[in-house]
Parts: sequence; C-alpha cells; structure tokens
Amino acid sequence: MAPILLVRRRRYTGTDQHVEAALPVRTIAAEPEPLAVDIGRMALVIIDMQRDFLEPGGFGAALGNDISRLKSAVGPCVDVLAAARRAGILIIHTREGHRADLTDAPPIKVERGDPAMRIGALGPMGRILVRGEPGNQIIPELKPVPGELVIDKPGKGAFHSTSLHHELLRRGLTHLLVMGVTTEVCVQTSMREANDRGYDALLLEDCTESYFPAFKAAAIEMIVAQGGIVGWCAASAQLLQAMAPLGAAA
Ligand code: C5J
Repeated sequence: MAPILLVRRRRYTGTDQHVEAALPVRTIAAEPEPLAVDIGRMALVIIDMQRDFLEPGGFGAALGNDISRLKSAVGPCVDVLAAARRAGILIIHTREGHRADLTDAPPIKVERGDPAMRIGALGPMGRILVRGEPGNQIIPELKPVPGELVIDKPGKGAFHSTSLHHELLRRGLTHLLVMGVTTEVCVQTSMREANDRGYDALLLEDCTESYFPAFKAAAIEMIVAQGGIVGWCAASAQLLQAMAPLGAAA
C-alpha cells in the first residue's frame, strides 16, 4: 500500500469556511497510471444526474433509450457521494438546462431532431432541458444538500458559460472526481474542459454511464490513451479504499 503523506492544507468544510487540517496525499489505483491525490484539494463533480435522463417518465426514455444502463450508475454514485460528504470534500452538482426564454440556447442546438422532443418542447416531465422544470431536477437519490453547489449549465461541458472554474480557483482546488451522465457527451466534454484548464480529473468508471455501451467504452479509452491525454479513470472501489483512512468509508 502507498505511504500516507500528511500535508497541511485548507480543507473545505461544506460552507465558505475553511479549517486547517492535516490531510493525506493518497495514491489511487487508476488508468493509465496511479494518481496521487491531495484529498484537501479535491472536488467531486456530479454531472447531470437529472430525472429527464434517468427516470422512466423522462424524455431520455421517451426517445427510446434504455435508461436501465444509466440507472446502474446510481448505486455507486450514492456510495461515493456519501464518502465525499463524510470526508468534507466540496460537492458540485451540474444540471444541463436553459433559461425559459431559451436565450442561452443556440438555435443550432435547439433545431435538431424530432420537433416534439426538442429543447423547450413540452416533454413528459415538463419543458425539455429548461431550468426549473420537474425533469430538469437531480434524481432524489443524489439530491444536493445545503452547502453543496448546484451549477446550471447551458452547454455540454460543465465549464462553458458557468462559474465552475471560478468556484474551484477561489478554493484552491486542483483535482476533480468526476461522475454522472452521459459518459461520451457531458461527462467527456467536462473532462476535456477540466484538462485544458489544468485540473487533474479522475473519472469513476462505474459512476458514469451511457445509453450506448460502445460509446462509454470508447470515451474511457480516449480519456486514458496516450498516457492520460484527457485524465484518469478508476473504479469507485479504488477511490473508496484510498479515502478509507479519512473515515470516509462506509
Ligand atoms: C448529457 C446529453 N448530460 N447527452 N446530455 O450528457 O445530451
């Protein structure tokens, strides 16, 4: 097992207060190589775990997608979220959605596919990809609690036209744990945006899913190719094992 190095870091507490704490640097078994993580500089970013993508009554299902694939990521996400909360890590939830007047939705994004199922159309859980609608909410299993950030994003990437970079910078956070849906769309785009902004991003492979298994596999392969050209990938069990000395394990 890798040695535990103790470093003094400002630790995020779930509010805007920070406390000095001795925090370990742990090594997580990841692809393409082990990743040394200073837990005190890490945030958990949960991408778009929204009812419309995951629930039987959502527009993902209405489009004929097999939502059971996405549902399989919920259990592992719940476990990681609980561990991150116990460890006092900053938790950030994103939701893909637009203003009701769609002024933040480029026409080219809106005018695609069946008009009845386009952004802004009335779907089975309210207007599709519009903020405040029932389908745009995060699934109850991963419901944000006070102190956690919820970032509404108009794009596929979590950094595009949002305050995410600023929120991370002002807290001195450098490492991202990433989970959510869908792997090859909003998750992969966010990983690439994070990489370009200098963050070490670790995707938890059992905490992300796609409606299309081949797309998930290809996205992960692309992320870790060429020595981790976009980032790292690991099973959630590897992360939980590394965090266990923090009292973060169940
Ligand atoms: C996300 C999408 N969240 N697939 N959106 O991946 O359109």
